[in-house]
Amino acid sequence: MESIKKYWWVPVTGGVAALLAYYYWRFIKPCLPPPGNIIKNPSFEEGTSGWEAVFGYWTDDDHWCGKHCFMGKGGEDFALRQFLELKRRAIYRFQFRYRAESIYDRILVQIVHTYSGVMLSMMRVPGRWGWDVYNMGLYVKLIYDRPLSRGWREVLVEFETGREPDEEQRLDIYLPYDYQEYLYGNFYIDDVWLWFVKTL
Ligand SMILES: [Ca+2]
Repeated sequence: MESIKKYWWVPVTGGVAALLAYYYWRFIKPCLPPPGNIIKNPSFEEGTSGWEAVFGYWTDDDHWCGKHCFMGKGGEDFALRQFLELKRRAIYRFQFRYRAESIYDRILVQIVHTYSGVMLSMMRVPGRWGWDVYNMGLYVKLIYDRPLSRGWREVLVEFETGREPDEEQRLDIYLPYDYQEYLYGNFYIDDVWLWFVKTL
């Protein structure tokens, strides 16, 4: 009995440590950008700073991490742009979280090389969940597009950059005008991360 009294703190400390570990794993770690993330203001917690060509709204109506996200409004245009500097002949990973009110919105996500054209291109397939991915004949792999909760999803893709010398590069997220002029439902986006994996 004496030893039970003496060591009462062992299970209590273990329980607290397990709770803290769960809290970190569930709420903190998913909101930490991966090391080397090059997207500025990726969770839209600093308004739209770092982003250009903005068509849509900074909002606290919804979010995945932090308190804010970016929203394209149903019935309106939608676009986001950010300039990048990517290494040549390298593997990168690109991830973002989104909530789409309409399954029919054809969102286009592209990483554009201003001299030689589109590198990565991801088109959300209307009518079902999923993305079609292309990369100028270079390596590209859609690793997943998975549900989170509250209608949010997370998409992760891996792709290769080309051999051309450095040019201006940018990330564009927008509605392709040749398919539709406005969103059918609100489209929310948060936690846009892009990070270097390795050179080839
Ligand atoms: Ca956020």
